[in-house]
Order: sequence, then structure tokens, then C-alpha cells
Amino acid sequence: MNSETITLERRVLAKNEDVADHNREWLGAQGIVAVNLMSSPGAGKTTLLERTIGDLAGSRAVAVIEGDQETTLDADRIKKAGCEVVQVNTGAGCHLDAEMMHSALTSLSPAPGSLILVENVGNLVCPALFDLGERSKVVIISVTEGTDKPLKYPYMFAAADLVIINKIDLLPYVDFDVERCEGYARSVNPKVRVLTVSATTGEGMSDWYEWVAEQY
Ligand SMILES: Nc1nc2c(ncn2[C@@H]2O[C@H](COP(=O)(O)OP(=O)(O)OP(=O)(O)O)[C@@H](O)[C@H]2O)c(=O)[nH]1
Ligand SMILES: [Mg+2]
Repeated sequence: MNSETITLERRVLAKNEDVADHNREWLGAQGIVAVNLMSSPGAGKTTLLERTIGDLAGSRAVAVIEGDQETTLDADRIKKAGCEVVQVNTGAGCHLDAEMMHSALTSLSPAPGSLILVENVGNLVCPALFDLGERSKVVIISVTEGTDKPLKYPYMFAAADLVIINKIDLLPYVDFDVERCEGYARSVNPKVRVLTVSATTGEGMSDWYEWVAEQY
């Protein structure tokens, strides 16, 4: 990488940081909590959101921002689950940025005190670099991906406030060591919280809801 590339990268990230600060200020003033969900493709972000929407619907206003390169497939699933949703298509881009978050918030116009759940583009690399102005970052890893992921994608796991290990209903059938994975996550992020869930059976989901309530 030459010095021009590095300078441009710094400028892009600095501009993103300014917009993210603006988002954070606005969200804070409205008492809105935004949570940024990141994972590799297929780890279960949308499935976790579908169940969360159903379970939290009675207790607080929830809205979803869906980030994908193409399609409205996930936004359609969220709408069907009965939740307000905005789809952001990033095209060739591999992550959401603060400007996209700002536009999505403008079009959602969430009520004060709402919970905004953001599904980022599925990969464990780019989304870690871009602050959206969210309250918290969550990384979801599923047990079919392999125990070593926190070591191989340390920036993502270092940025996380919470790691969710999903698909624990599949543990009898796959070679995945939950304790070792937790240890690897803590080796790059000593204070990170770790929860184990199955978004399909609902096991462990109450711990996730408690964690969400703690963000207020
Ligand atoms: N067995 C099992 N399957 C799950 C669980 N959670 C999600 N799945 C399945 O995993 C597949 C992918 O789930 P999605 O929720 O679409 O994953 P995603 O992270 O939103 O995927 P992208 O948006 O493409 O990145 C689907 O077939 C889900 O039914 C779980 O807890 N257990
Ligand atoms: Mg999805």
C-alpha cells in the first residue's frame, strides 16, 4: 500500500466518523438504541431478528435496517415478521457506512425510545471498520463455521460488545468447541460478553433480550 492509498483510507474513515458522531448524538437525544449485527453470510442474523421482533413486539417499538449487496429478500422476511424495515443495497460495497445509516434513519423516522436493529452485510471483515453511530456492535458466529473464527478475524471480534454463538441446536452434529471459541474471542477482546443461542428453537434467546434491555 503506498502513502496516497493510506491517506485516502484515512480521509474516508474520518468522514465516516463525523457522520457516525452525528448519528450517535441524534440517537442519544431521542433515547433510541441502535445495535449493529455483523456475521459471515448465513450465520443467522435475519433468523435471529425474525424471532426477536416477534418476542419483543409487545414491549417496545422495534425497527430494522437491512444491509445487503443486492435483493430485498431479508427486508421482505422482516416485513412479514411484522416490523418496520428499510433495505439498503450496497452494490459492490461490503459494509454499511454512517451515511447509509443516516439515510435509513431519516426514512424510518423511529419513535423516541425505539430499538433499531441493523443487519450489516454478511462478512467478517469490512463492517468492523465502519462506525455507524450505533450503541453496540454484536458479532454472530454459528457453530457450523468452525471454532477458530475469532482468531482468523480478530478485528471483527475486537470491535464487538457482544458475541452470539448461534445454531447451538446443531452442536451434536458438528465439530465445534464452545468453550474454546469463547476463549479465542476473549484472547482478542478480554471483556467481551458471549451468549449461546439457537435462533430457530429459541434456546438462550432470553439472555439476548436481557442484554438488549441493558443497552438502555
Ligand atoms: N439449525 C439452525 N439453523 C439456523 C439457525 N439460525 C439460522 N439458521 C438457518 O441458517 C440459514 C441462514 O440464516 P439467515 O438468518 O438467513 O442468515 P443471515 O446471517 O441473515 O444470512 P445473510 O443475510 O445472507 O448474511 C437459514 O437456513 C436458517 O434457517 C439456528 O439457530 N439453528
Ligand atoms: Mg440475512
